[in-house]
Amino acid sequence: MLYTRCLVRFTAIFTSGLLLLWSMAAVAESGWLQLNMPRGVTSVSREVYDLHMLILWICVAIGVVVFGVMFYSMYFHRKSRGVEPAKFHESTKVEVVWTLIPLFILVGMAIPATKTLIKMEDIGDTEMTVKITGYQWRWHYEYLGKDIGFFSSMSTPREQVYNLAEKNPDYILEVDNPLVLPVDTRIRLLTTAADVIHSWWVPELGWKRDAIPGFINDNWTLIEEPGIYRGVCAELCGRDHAYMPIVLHAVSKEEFAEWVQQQQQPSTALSAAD
Ligand SMILES: [Cu+2]
Repeated sequence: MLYTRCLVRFTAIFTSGLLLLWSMAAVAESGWLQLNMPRGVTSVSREVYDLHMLILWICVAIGVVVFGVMFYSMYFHRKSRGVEPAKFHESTKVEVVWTLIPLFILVGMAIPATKTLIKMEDIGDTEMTVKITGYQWRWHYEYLGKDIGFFSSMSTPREQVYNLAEKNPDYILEVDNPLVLPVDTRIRLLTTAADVIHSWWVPELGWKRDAIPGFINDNWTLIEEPGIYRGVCAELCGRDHAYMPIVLHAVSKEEFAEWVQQQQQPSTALSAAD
């Protein structure tokens, strides 16, 4: 009888705990409170998100089971109730069980994670390449083979930073020259730096890469939805680290072709003048 009552009480506590977690996740999902990572706009970013959620819920389940057993034992087997502790020493059976269960859980998490990592590292078959160079404190984008290259610096006026003017909606997340990339195109992105270590991070792409002087890191992306995606330098790189945002305009292939033509015009005009 007592056992049934306890079980009912515990089930109620666990269920309400789970419901609370669930509703928090729902609130975060609604965008009202952004706690979670974004789902992103590439297949890789979605896989990363799904992995993150899978592992989060595995951790929640483990937490519920472990803390449930712990609090149950602490409460219902406490000394004041006259419960006698078991006094056994060593139990091969228990040790094998608590080694095998985590092993299966870890392998179960490692298999999908490794699949995604391998996919992320597969740089082959890209249709275009952009070299990204970090500087203190701006980014340089070079479209290899297209004769396009420019600096991208934060465009938020310093008055806003020093609270002397009203802040823009995209305060310190806006630049003079955004990186423009076509959608539905497999793009290779090379990252490096010219002075100290920076890190190029646009959360919607699902990855970030260190930009290290003397090294070139590569990565690829295939953006599926046009839009404006914002990111930041994610490696503390000096005084203005907070003021080197990234703005990525993902546009249709036709718009991109037009943009490339526009960008190439000035240099064509220059070389004609030579
Ligand atoms: Cu930086």
